[in-house]
Amino acid sequence: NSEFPRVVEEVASFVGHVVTTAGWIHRVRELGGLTFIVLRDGTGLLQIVHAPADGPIPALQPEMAVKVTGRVVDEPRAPGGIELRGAIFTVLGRPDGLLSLSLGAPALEAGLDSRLTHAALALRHPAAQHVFRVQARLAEAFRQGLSREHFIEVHTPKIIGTASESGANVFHLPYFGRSAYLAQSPQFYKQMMVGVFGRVFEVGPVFRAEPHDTGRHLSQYTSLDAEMGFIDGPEDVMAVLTRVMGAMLEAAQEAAGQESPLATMPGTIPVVHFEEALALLSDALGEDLTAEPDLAPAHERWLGEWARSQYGSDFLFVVGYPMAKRPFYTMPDLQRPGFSRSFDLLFRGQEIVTGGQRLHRFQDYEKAMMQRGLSMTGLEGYLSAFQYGMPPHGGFAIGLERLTAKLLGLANIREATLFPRDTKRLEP
Ligand code: AMO
Repeated sequence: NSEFPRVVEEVASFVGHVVTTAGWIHRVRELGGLTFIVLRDGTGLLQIVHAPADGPIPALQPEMAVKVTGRVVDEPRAPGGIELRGAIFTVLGRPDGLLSLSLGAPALEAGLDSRLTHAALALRHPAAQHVFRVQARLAEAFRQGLSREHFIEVHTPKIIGTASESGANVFHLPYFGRSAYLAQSPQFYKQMMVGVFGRVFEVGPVFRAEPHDTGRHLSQYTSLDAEMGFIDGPEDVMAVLTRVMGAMLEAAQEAAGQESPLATMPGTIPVVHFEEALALLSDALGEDLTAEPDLAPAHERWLGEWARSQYGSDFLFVVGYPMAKRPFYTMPDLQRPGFSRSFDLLFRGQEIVTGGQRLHRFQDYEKAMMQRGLSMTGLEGYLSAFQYGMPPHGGFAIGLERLTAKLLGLANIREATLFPRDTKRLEP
């Protein structure tokens, strides 16, 4: 049979027919004279029952790649309600020796480190696949949601001449006799593209030379960026973010199945100003935090609990972060000196999004950079965008792996990353 195999998920729509499918042997067990084989591919699991009367089958062992042809029958006790009978197997690839991990159990019995080292095998486990299937839907819904709102997808350089966020956590690389950096964000380019398209988004890798070894930092992660022009204030950006995040959660829920509720999006996300957040924290923790320039992870966690008890919300916007802790492109809040028109979105007590309104007048950039002692050299191309009539604009960036981990309750961001890069890992 030379038919090109169907994926496992498609098989269920062929009850009564003979089909060819393919995948990996997930489990094999003998029961009452029958052989029960579970086949796995990127779309799901399929039970195959082999009876002695079906003729001989090759010796099957876990993780063999096989092609199989058989009749699809209804079987309520099997995963997906169907099974394959009278199957003929062709072995296409076999494991060389002992597997370093066993994938047949409902959960992988291996520590994170071992799973990451043996990623090519460990990621085959249905529970691991599940994480990345949900993640794929999050990114897809981000793209669809923003496309619906007339944002254009752009692709901007990841090798750049000047650090885009702060100089501190940037990777340097030699570049034809010059020095270049790996992009910490598409910040400059997405702003420049607002001057062209008005509304843009990008899904791409960004690089941070993060020296800390935490469960929420990677040296490379996927940034879901958006930027839009002609806004009245950061509220317009927050409204777009709220809508697209709602669509992303719906898509993730679909992928996860309705029986395991992930998170619900409140109609409106509660908002607290940074200054009020510090006042609340000072009260609650009994120490004076009112002069803090930023929120520590423990403070974010406390605010997450507070949003849950006060508003029944997993989400909380913290707005108005101090200018001192925001990059030079941030728009100050003239109503509240020292504070900015920027925000973070916390989800279950952790920052998953940063955004805000940006400066849009060239003179304001000159002034901001001078005040911060920053050189305009190397940024001429970016800054020129503000000399041709740039509208008030703003945007945000969602950390895809952080969101995935928080949504699925994974303790470490590395579990939401196929091949994490951190201070120690460069392989696989
Ligand atoms: P920021 O630097 O806050 O903002 O990053 C935005 C979001 O990216 C995620 N994130 C990370 N995820 C994994 N590992 C890391 N090391 C890491 N660092 C950040 C977080 C964070 O909220 N240009 C601005 C965005 C903007 O204003 O549009 C920026 O990059 O989820």
